[in-house]
Amino acid sequence: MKKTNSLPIFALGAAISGHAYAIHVDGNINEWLVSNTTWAAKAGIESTVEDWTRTGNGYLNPGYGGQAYDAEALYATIESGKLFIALATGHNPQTLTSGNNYGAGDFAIDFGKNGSYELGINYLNPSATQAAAAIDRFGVQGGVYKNPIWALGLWGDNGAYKKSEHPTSLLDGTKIGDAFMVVNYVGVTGYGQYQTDVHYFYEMSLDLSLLYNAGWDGMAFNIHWTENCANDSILVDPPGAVPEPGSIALLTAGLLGLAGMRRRKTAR
Ligand SMILES: [Ca+2]
Ligand SMILES: [Ca+2]
Ligand SMILES: [Ca+2]
Ligand SMILES: [Ca+2]
Repeated sequence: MKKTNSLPIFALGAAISGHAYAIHVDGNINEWLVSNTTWAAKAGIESTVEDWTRTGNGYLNPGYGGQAYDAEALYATIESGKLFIALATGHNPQTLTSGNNYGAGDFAIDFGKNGSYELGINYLNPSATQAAAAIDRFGVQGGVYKNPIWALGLWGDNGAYKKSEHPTSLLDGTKIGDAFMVVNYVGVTGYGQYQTDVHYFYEMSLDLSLLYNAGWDGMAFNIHWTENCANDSILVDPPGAVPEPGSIALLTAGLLGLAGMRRRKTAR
């Protein structure tokens, strides 16, 4: 893992926030992973783990590809007004969409968990120059988009070819802000059920205000990730998707304070 790169980023994040979050967005998952064999996370971090068991002919559900396309574990937590997301995958983030290769998709959020994805967090492949497929070139790294237009993968939930039920990459949308995203581009071993397999990590955080901007009202939501083929997709449902009582109390106190000032002004 690129420890030399991650340390200054963490130091900067700590200096800005002055708050030690459970997930440090630094491309290193060791601070919050409880077991690097089962992918279990610390309490309060919701997880979905789908480590490919190496059985069958590389079948991942709904498509194929084995470890190179394994969407293994997706994590989410909400803390101090921010949504944190982390992904562990066998898919190399610098893969470009070409021929039988498919690049990494973006992170899609479905408010209400009803199959419509209202918010996208963009991953931009650093290898995607003008010559790359347009699907790998959209937007900026970590850009947060509402009104998203999604490219759809090759597979549906029932395994039918070209059923296109999975949002893969953003093709268009209205940019409303930025997530802080760090990707570990150097594959590492020593994780998962098969410790010699290579894994890559994505970590990010974004303000909940961006979710509200895109139409969220505190309802439950899913986070989805897959490759541009949608050979393996993964969903996680974050815990505590409601504003924290502390922040509501502060907001209420602030509003009451304003109302009080206004009354005094009127009385004068
Ligand atoms: Ca981390
Ligand atoms: Ca795996
Ligand atoms: Ca929805
Ligand atoms: Ca993208």
